[in-house]
Amino acid sequence: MDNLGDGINYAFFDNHTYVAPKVPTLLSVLSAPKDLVSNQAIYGSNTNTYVLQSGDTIEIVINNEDDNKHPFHLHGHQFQIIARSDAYDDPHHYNPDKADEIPEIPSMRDTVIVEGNGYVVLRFVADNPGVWFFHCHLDFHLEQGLAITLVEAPDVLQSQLPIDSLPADFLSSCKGSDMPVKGNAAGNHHDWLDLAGENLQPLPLPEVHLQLRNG
Ligand SMILES: [Cu+2]
Repeated sequence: MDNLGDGINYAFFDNHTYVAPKVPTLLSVLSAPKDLVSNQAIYGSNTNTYVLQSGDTIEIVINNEDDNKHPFHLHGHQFQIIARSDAYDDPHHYNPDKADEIPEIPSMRDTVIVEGNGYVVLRFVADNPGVWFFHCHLDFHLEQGLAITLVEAPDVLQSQLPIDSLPADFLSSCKGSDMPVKGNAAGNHHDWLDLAGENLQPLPLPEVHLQLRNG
């Protein structure tokens, strides 16, 4: 959590706070050219998107560098809880070499609390094509950008759900709210790798340098 200078506290995954794209990510998947649909870049630089390939085993490690605890919720899957720490005063990062922490029969959940300054490690198999949000379930933390997007098996999704098969009222509800229904995260469908104009987080204020002079 950090204040980027505009009075709002932002939350981050790997220094990126989630900012919604101009085109809903599902519609970017469905409208993308086949050779670019698995290219993470088209989904934008502030959507925290990870492209997962069908059948892969996915491990998510969250090291919480915040005093708050967060209930993380994943759409589209029930995950295994591989490791989960206590709360600490100082950040404790997960150590993957401590294999003895892995339970023989892990708990299955779709929500898990990561303790303040602690960690959780989750695993699931990418066997459910879709666009799935993974986010803190406290609404005000979600609002602050504590979310990532998992684009799972986008090639399979494209063939299972052709864009022409979407109901007309689905697309018209986007158009009714001035939301483009095709293109990359910036709404560009001519050059899919051109993200100019995409929605971005506010930049941190530049460092202040004080010059002190004598005399
Ligand atoms: Cu939270």
